[in-house]
Amino acid sequence: MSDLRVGVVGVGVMGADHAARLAQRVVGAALVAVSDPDLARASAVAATFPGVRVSPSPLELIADDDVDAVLIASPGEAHEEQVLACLSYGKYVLCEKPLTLSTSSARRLVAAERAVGRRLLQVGFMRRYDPSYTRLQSGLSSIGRLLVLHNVHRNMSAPASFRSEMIVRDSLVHEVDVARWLFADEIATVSVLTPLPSRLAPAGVSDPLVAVFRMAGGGIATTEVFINSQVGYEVRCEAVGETGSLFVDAPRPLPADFRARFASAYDLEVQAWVSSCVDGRVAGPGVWDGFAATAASEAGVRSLQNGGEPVAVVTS
Ligand code: ISE
Repeated sequence: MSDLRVGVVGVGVMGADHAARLAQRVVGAALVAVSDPDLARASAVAATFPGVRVSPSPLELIADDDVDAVLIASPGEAHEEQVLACLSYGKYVLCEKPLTLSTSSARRLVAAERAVGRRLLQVGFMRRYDPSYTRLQSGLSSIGRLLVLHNVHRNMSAPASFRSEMIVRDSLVHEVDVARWLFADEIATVSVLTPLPSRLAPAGVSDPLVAVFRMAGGGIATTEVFINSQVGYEVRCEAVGETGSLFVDAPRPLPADFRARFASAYDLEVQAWVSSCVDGRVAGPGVWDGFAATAASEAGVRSLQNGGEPVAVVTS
């Protein structure tokens, strides 16, 4: 059977990492094309791997008859147009999180995939593939009903362009998905509180943030997100049940960033996606997960703006 021919849209930090994964480690896939608004960056990535073309634009890459499936790693605001193009060509697409930046945009993607009539889209919530998280998830049945999640999400530092709203949409969104996945429940309300800001964070950025998700079934997830922690990449999760608790710890020494911490999660995610495209049965987190996460992020941004009041997540 011939390899799934994959094109990568956006080859910044994450896209370049995925390009290398597809070219070197994923079985059953061939990296055939890349695109990026920064042509020099696209050319540099293409030149690293034999036989990879640079497409002049994302839409030309998506339309290319020699591309079977597309991995989108462009900024969130570009996702809607690019995902819609993939759906219109009937091409499989793995879209990095966040799926989109607004609920209305995510809703259009839900409708577009429904019109296609079969699953083509997977959203890049890679925590669901991380071995320590999957171990915790499969152990949940041993601790009775899940009551509380405590999450910590720290990055060493972020550029000054990474504003408070982005902390919610780009970083906290991972914990939104983790909470929905582990509780197997929807988030009903989101509160985003602003503790004393670090004096090492860029001016005007509320860092750290503390978020509280109340699940529809009554569970609660708390998350501290601190993207200028100065120390390293530190993601932890404790699940508290009626008869015990389970823990995902951060490896020590702390890695510098998410590529090192979640390398195997990304490998497993992209491998599973490629294999499922080859089988014609996409099974990973889908358009509804992306939509629900965007709706929770939207509520989180509103809460951030209104002093931390709980804001209802609107998914209807
Ligand atoms: C980044 O986009 C990620 O997805 C990382 O996992 C997260 O830790 C980081 O804060 C985001 O900017």
